[in-house]
Amino acid sequence: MSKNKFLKVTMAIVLVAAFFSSCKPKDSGDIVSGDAAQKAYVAPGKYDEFYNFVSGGFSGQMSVYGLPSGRLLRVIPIFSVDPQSGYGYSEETKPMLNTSHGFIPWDDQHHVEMSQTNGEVDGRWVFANANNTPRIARVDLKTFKTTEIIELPNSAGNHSSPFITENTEYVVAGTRFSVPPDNANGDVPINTYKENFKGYLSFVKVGKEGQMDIAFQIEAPGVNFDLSHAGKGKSHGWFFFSCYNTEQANTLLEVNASQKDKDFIMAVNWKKAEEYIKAGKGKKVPAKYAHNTWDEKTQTAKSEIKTEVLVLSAKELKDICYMIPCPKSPHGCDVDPTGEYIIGSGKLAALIPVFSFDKLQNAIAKKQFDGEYDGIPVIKYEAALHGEVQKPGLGPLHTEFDGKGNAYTTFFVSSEVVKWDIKSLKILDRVPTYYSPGHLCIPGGDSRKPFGKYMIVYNKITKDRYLPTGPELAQAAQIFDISGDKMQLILDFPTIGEPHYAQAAPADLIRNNGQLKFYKIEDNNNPFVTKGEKEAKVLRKGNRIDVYMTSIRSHFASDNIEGIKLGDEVYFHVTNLEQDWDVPHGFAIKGADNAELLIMPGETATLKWVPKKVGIFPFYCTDFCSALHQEMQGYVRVSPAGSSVPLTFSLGTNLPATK
Ligand code: RUQ
Ligand code: CUA
Repeated sequence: MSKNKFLKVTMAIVLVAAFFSSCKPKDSGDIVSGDAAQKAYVAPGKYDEFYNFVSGGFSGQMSVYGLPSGRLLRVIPIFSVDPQSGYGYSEETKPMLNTSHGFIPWDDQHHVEMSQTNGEVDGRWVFANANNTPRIARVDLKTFKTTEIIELPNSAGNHSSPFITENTEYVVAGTRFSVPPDNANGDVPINTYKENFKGYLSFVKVGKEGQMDIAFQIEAPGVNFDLSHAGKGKSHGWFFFSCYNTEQANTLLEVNASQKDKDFIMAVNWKKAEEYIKAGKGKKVPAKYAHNTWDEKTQTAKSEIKTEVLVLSAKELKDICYMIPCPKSPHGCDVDPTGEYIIGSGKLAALIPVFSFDKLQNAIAKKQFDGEYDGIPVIKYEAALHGEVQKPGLGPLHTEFDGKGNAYTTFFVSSEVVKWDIKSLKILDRVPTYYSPGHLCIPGGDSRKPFGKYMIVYNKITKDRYLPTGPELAQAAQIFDISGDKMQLILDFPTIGEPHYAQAAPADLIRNNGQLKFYKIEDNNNPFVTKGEKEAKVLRKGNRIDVYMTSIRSHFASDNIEGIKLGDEVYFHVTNLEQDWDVPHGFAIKGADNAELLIMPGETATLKWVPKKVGIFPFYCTDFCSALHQEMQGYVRVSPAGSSVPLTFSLGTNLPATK
C-alpha cells in the first residue's frame, strides 16, 4: 500500500469510527446569551409564528410543534397505530395500514415534505415516507389527518423519499436497499447482488386533490439510494439522488461500502422520462401494492391492491440518468433556492462538494464523461463541480438554505452546524449542537422561497441535556435565531420519537387554509352513522351485532344493552352528535382487547369487541367532556351462548327484568 493510500484508508477508518461514536464538544455548557429566552418566549394564549412538522422516526408518526416556543401541538398518526385517536384500531381506519404484506401496525417515518406551488410552500399537504415497508403518505392540513397511503413495489427501505417537484407534480422515492424486483425470482443467493439486485426510483403523480398514483418507476443500478431533492427554477425537470455502496457490497457495509473515494449523485431528467413514457417506452410489470384512501364523506378508509407498474430502464434509455461522482458515501442531497447548486454531503468526506446545474448541463452536452457505471454515463467530477467547501467539519449530513445565499450544514461527528456562502464557499459561522445533529430545518428551507428567521436542528443524541429518564432519553431539537450574521441558540425542546427531516411554514398559511373545526352531521355518510338519538338501535345478524350509538354531553344512546351472547362479534358504531369545536367524546368498554375510540364532533367511529366472559361490562366516555363526564357511561350484559335473553337496548328507562 502506498503511503498516500495508507493515509487515506486510516483516515477513513478514523472517520467511520468517529461517525459511530460521535464526540461530545468540550464547551457543552450553557452557551445561551441574554436575550435567548425572550426570543423563544410565546406568551400564554399567544400563537406561535410557525408550524413545525417533524418526522417521528421509529415512532412512525409525525408531530407538530409551534415555533419558536417548541410547544407540542399534535401527534399525527401516519404509519403506526395510535392509542390516542384509535387510528389503526377503529374499523374505519384499519385499511389505512394495509399493505401487500397485510396489516402493518408500526413503521419508521423519516422525512416529511410539504406540498409546493411554483417552488413555494403552499400549506395544502404534508407527505411522509415509511422507511421499512416502503410507502408514502399524504396528510391533509385541513384536518391534520392522514388521508392517503400508497405502497411502493420493487423497493425496500424507502429512504430517499418523499421529496417533491416544485409544483407537486410528483412525490418521489428512491429505494435504500436494492433488491431483486418483485416479479423476479427473489430466491437467489445474497452474494449475487451484482447480477440480481436493482435500485428503483418511483415517481408518484399527485393529482389536483392530492390523489397519488405511481406514474412510473426507473430501474437503476443496484446501489443504496440515500436521499434526494428535486431541481427547482432552472433545474426544474431534474431530480438528484445521493447514492452510496456503489461498491455493490452485500455484507459488512460499514467497511465494504466505504472503499471508494467517490460514490455518486445520480441526476435524473424526469421530463425526459415523461417523454419516454408518452412514447410508450415504459414496460408494464406485474407488481402488488396497496393504495389506501380515506373518504372524508363516509369517514372510512378503503384499501385497494394494485397489480401493475410502468418501468423505464435507465440502462436502455441512456439520457435519463447521469452519475456525478461525489465524495464519499454521500447522505444529504440538497438543492439551493435558485436551483443552480446541488450539495452532496459525503459522510466520510473532509469537504463538501457543490455542483453546478449549468456546468452539469454543459458537461452532458459536451459528453464530458468518465466512462459508465453499470450502463449509466459518469460525468467528469470537475466538469460538474462548482467548488468544494474546505475543512467544513466532520460527518456532514444535511443542508438547508435561508434564501439569502447561505447554506447551513449539520455535522454529525463534530456536532455542529456550519453556515457557509454558497457562491464563494467561504465558511461564515459555526455553532455547536448537543449532540450529533442529523437533519435541520429552516422554514421553507428546501423551497425556492425560504422564510429564514429560525433554524431547528434535530439531534441524534441527547445525553445530559435534560433530567435523566433511565436508559431511554428523549431526542432533542434546538432552535437557533438565524436572522443575524451569527447563529444564536435560543431553545432546546425534546421531541417525540426520533426526529429526522422536518419542515416548517408560517402559521397563517396553515391555519387560514380552511381548516375544519368539526364534521357536519348532515354530511356524515358513514354507512353506520346514527344522526339522532331516536335512530339509536342494536341489530343482530347471526352472531354479528351492530350497535348504532350516539354520544352527546353527557350520555350515550343507548346506555343499557342486553342480549349479547358469548360468541357474538359486537361492532359499536359511535356517532358524536356534537356540532361544536373541541368537543370529542371517547368510548371504552371493559375487556376490549382492541382499543378505545376518540370521536370528533360529527364523526362516526367503530370499535369491534368480542366479549370473552359472561357478565356485565361497563362502557364509558374517556375524554373529559363536561362537568358530568363521569356520568357518561353504560352497561352491556353478556349471557352464555344459547341463552334466551332477548336483544334489548334503552336509555333512561329500566329494562324489564329478564332471567
Ligand atoms: S436521514 S438524519 Cu432518514 Cu439523515 Cu435521518
Ligand atoms: Cu363524553 Cu366525557
